[in-house]
Amino acid sequence: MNDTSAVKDALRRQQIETPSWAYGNSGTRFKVFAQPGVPRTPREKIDDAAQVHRFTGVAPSVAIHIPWDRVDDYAALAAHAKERGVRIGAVNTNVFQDDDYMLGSVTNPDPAVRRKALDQLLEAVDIMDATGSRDLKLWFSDGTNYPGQDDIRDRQDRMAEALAAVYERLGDDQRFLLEYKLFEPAFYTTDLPDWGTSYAHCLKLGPKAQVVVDTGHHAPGTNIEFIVAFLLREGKLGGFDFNSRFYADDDLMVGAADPFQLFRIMYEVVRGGGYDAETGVAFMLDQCHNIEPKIQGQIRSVMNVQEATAKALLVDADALRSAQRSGDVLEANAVFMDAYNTDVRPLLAELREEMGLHPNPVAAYKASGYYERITEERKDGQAAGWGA
Ligand code: PSV
Ligand code: MN
Ligand code: MN
Repeated sequence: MNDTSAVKDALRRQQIETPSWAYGNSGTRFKVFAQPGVPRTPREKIDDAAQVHRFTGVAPSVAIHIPWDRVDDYAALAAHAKERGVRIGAVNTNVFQDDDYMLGSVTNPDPAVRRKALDQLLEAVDIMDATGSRDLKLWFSDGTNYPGQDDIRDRQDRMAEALAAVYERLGDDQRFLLEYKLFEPAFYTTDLPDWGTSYAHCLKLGPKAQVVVDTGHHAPGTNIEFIVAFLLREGKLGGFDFNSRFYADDDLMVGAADPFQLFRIMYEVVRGGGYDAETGVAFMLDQCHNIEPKIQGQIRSVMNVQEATAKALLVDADALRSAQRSGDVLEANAVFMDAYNTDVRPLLAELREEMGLHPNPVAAYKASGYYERITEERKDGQAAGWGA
């Protein structure tokens, strides 16, 4: 796409979902550095997410994580989001923090523990019914630490059984997004370690089961854009958990470690026809801001996704195709790199002004006084944290 107005139109339509857990305190197993003004309740997390949308204009939904965002009345939580100008997006399940899950959740050797985990997943679908959410995001920490610890094949059977039960429970307009991760917290085997395993389970179940690519969940050097291209081609790419990593599942800000990789991923999304919301490819962030301010970190991350997207949209598809067809390796690469090397910040600033926004969302947020206000208002009470 070379026409700037078409690029701007596409960027105006983009929707990036922020995660409720990014607004709470987080850290490593060594230390959580508490920050002032952090939300104490799911409602306050939504209030903060609404600020990200207010200044970027492209972050209209917030993902929730159960039980971290447990409330009595989910319809009321959805109404609160609506009042703030956002909506509740994906419901994330958490079957990894109970003592019962030490040897796994849905793949645990004990049928009673498996039942408990499945009930939690089914409850998440009840929550989706109340919030009007389309997507259930499933991530399992299940795996083993030692060779011989449990039967790898039996664990696949148990996984398949649980996924089938959840699939059955989904409504017509609902789907689940199945996440995979190479390792952690299990260090020897993980029951869903890679896209191929997730894909195989999803393929068996049907169209309401899709794969979600968390960009931090691969071995170093993995060509993530190839996975994206393949899954899109098969109609199985449900969306992304965006973040960046230098080493493992670092959960740093998307586009911080490797903006070129993010561009290559977004190019495959655009190329594969997965860009528009109707295609069902969800752009979600899954990050933690351990040492940087959280709302600002989310705003910066949304902008990073926008920049990579703008560059991907700027690739001259005709020139690229013709260079590819004629086998002109260097010209094809040059067309690609031209788009990547374009400074899209002026275009995005212009777009924001056209959308009635400040051209610099971070500066506008800082000048708004919101941070000072929440720091004052949220002095008392227990701040929400990763896991609370
Ligand atoms: C697991 O590492 C994961 O990526 C899953 O998406 C969880 O829901 C999320 O992180 C928790 O931060
Ligand atoms: Mn994730
Ligand atoms: Mn992760």
